[in-house]
Amino acid sequence: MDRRKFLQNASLSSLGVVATASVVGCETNKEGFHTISKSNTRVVKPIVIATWMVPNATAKAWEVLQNGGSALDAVEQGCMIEEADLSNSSVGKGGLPDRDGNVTLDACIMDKDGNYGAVMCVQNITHVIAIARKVMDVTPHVILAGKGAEKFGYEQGFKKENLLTASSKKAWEKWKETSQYKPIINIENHDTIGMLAIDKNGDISGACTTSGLSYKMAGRVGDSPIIGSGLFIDNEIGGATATGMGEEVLKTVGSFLIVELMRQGKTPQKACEEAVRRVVKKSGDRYKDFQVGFIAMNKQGETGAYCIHEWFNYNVYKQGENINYKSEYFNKS
Ligand code: SD4
Repeated sequence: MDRRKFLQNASLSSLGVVATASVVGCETNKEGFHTISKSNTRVVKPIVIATWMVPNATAKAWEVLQNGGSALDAVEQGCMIEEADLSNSSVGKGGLPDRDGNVTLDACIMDKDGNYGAVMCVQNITHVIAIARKVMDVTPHVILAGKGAEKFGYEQGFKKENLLTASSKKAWEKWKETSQYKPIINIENHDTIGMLAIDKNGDISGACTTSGLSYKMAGRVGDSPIIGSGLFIDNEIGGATATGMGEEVLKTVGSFLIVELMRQGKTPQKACEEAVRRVVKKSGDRYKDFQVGFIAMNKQGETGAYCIHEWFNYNVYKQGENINYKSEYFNKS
C-alpha cells in the first residue's frame, strides 16, 4: 500500500453506519455482512481498527472475524503479525532497544467481559501479546513484569529468542555515539500497534503491543500495557487505544477517558479530540515536542481518531475493505 495514499478520516468516521432502521436485532445484509441495529441505526460488522499503517495486521484480524472468531482472538492474532514483522522497529522482534541495548516489550489485552491481562518489560520473547492473554486466561493476576513475566512465558511454551536484530543493533550503536534522548515525532515512536475489533456478535475486545520508546531507560514502562491508559474496553460502550509518548497518555488515563466520554454521549471522534486536548492542556508548551494519537470505536461500530501532530494514521477493515486513513490533528501551527 502506498504510504502517502491516505484518506481524511473526519467525514468517513461514521461509515460503519450504513442505513437506518427502526427495528432492533441482528440480520445479514445482501453483501453477506452481518448487521446489528440499535435504536434507529444499523451497523455493519465485523470491524477492525488499528493504529498506524498495519494492513497485514488488520487483514489477519479480519480473517479471524470472517471465520467466526471472537474479537479477542482477532486482536491477539492481528497484533502477532506486527510482533513478528522485523521491519517494524516499535513492536516485538526487531523493536529498538533501551539505552543498554536490551529490547524490552510491553503488551496488554482486554476482553468483552472486562478481563485484562498485561506484561511489561519482557525480554527474549516475541509474542508478548499472547503472554498477556495467558496472564488473563490462566493466572489469578492481571499484570506480570520483567523476569517473572519471561519465566511465565517459558512455562507456557513460548520460545527464547534474541529480539535485537542486526539493523536495530546498528541503529542503537549509532545512537550511542551521542546518547541523546530526544524522541522524534512520528519517527521514533512509530508503529506501536493498538487494535480494537467488534465481532459478528457485536462484542468488542482490544490489544496493544510495543517495544516502547527507543533508547528509554532500563525498566521504563509506558502507557501501552497499563489498563485505561494504552487500552480500555467496555463492551457496553466501546473501546479506545493510544500511541505516542506514553508518559503523557498515562497522566491523562487517555483510553479510559475516551470510553467514559463516549458513555456520556460523545462520538468516538469527539471523544478522541477531547482526550488529545486534555493531553495538550496538561503539557503546557511541551506538546510541541511529542506525539500522542488515539483511536476509538463505539458499540455501534462508529470509529474515530485524533492526534496532536500531523501524520498519525490508522487502518480500518470493514465491509471487506482494508483502508488506511490519515488522522485529523490538533497542531495546525
Ligand atoms: C510507549 N506508547 O511506550 C508507547 C510508544 C508508542 O508508537 O506508542 N509508539 O510510550
